[in-house]
Amino acid sequence: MDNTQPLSSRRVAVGIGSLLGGVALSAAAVIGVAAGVGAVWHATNPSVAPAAAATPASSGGASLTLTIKMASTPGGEAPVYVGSNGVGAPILATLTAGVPTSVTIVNKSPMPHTFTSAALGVNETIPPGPSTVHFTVKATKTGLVSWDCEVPCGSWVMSHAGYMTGELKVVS
Ligand SMILES: [Cu+2]
Repeated sequence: MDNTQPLSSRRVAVGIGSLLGGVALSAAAVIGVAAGVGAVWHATNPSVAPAAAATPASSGGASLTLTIKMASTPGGEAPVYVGSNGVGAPILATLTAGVPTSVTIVNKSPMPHTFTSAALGVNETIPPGPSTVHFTVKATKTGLVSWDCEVPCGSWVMSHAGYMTGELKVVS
């Protein structure tokens, strides 16, 4: 726990929003000065900041989509997490250290789940499907981090890496 510094999605959104707002205000101030209009008026004009804050904060990050679906497993038909490595892969997906990653989880199973990783500071509740959840993570250190689902959704899949538990790989 002490070697990671998870960043909540809220902090990412606020940080980027503030950044964009600051850029917009600076640009408005320059335009205002160039046009001979007081920069102070632009800085306090409420029409400037909200427009900038509404800009999607998607640039500069990465994205990852995970699916939860019913699948045939050695333990029988059960819900499983599926990432880019396919059904049953012990390493669900790969993240890049230091890069905010926008995660989308699409639940196609009829029961609820969680996506939980203490090392990443994530404990997201996934409603019964069909449902979709979005959140942002930022891993700060390379290596393997464990994740699991903490809703009792199947004893076999919950106890075998690659189904309802496993690892994520963090690369530089
Ligand atoms: Cu589950």
